[in-house]
Amino acid sequence: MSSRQKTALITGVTGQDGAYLAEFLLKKGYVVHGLKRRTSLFNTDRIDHLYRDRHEKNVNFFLHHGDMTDSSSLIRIIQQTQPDEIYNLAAQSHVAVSFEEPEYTANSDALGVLRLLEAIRILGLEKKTRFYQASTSELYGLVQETPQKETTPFYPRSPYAVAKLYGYWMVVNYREAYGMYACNGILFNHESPIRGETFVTRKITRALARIKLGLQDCLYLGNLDARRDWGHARDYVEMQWLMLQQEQPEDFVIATGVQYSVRDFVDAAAAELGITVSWVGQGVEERGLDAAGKTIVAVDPKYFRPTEVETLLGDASKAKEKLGWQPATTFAELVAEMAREDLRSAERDELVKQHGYKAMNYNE
Ligand code: NDP
Ligand code: GDR
Repeated sequence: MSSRQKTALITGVTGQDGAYLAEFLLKKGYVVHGLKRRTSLFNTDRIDHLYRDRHEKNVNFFLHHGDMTDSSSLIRIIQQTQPDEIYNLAAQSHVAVSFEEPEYTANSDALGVLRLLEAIRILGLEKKTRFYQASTSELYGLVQETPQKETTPFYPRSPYAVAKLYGYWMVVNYREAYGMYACNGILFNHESPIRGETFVTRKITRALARIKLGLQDCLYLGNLDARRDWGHARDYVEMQWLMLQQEQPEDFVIATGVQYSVRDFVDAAAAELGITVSWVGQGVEERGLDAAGKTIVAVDPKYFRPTEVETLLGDASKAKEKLGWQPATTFAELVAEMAREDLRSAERDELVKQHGYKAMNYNE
């Protein structure tokens, strides 16, 4: 890195990846600006440890109110911060929710990308500001080739994936049309202890930890056969930065190259927590029993998606070769870390309950 202190703007800084990336860039000596939307309660849990009062000395981390659906806020923040790098991580990122809120998902996840790219152009920053777009393995949807790599044709299967496809091509178009340094990271699923509670991995580790302590009876899931290539978010944000440090902007697949089913994830998390799960029945009747024969995992069709992505497996050879990147964390280490952290928070909830208070009980 040059001696001049670099400035980065992260949209989606309050999310899983935003938190890991902000920490990573601050350690690299960046000044980091984060775009945060207004919420009625604080939504900064994941970045509170990074935040310092702006009245202190040498503060390098700043938050700005803005929204991906509001061009004026995006233009204003980019003008004020003049970033060397923009990481566009903000999105309505839940695939199932995108079937319920398709128009909002398109507004934030598709048009939001266009708004940022146009803001860079309007402000004349095409040659200064490098742009990272959080693209996704969901673009492959109904897979046309296994494993999936940069050249695999896309076939999106949800309003989320269709919106992300628009963002993907806008990035390619602005790169070709205006010579902007803009890249797509086509990231396969990546998880962590700070993953949102309604994504399947975190839902599983959180529920099993609570079942172990008697705070919850049963974990209800959808498609147990879905297969994903799961990595650790901490490893994947390093790649987001690496992609913006190359001579030429290019798109990269980021994945582990190993695939497991949702059922495998349940088994691994249960084993980590010392719970035995025996599977009985088939289809919507399938259930997971504990050692005493009690049902602790069941299928609820409510969690089936109108169109499902059954299988994803990535080939990150290009990133390995050109960026020298490979994931540091194995599947077993990822599951263990998530299960351990969720057991700690379940233990806190148990204490709260013992003292007569009602613990949070939202299990979507
Ligand atoms: P999260 O859902 O954890 O975080 C999303 C972030 O976007 C949050 O900060 C959220 O704010 C913010 N956000 C949502 N809508 C808006 C809006 N309209 N305006 C401003 N901010 C908004 O996602 P992840 O960190 O897991 O993912 C980061 C990005 O990477 C997303 O774009 C996602 O689609 C993409 N992606 C993720 C993968 C994964 O496996 N994690 C894989 C491939 C791509 P708030 O905290 O207020 O909700
Ligand atoms: P995904 O992640 O849709 O791949 O998108 P999610 O964890 O939501 O689902 C993975 C698979 O598990 C199946 N599944 C369930 N999913 C949820 N959420 N809840 C359940 O109860 C359940 N039961 C089974 C799903 O059907 C699916 O097949 C994530 C997001 O982070 C996106 O933003 C990102 O682009 C992709 O990963 C790559």
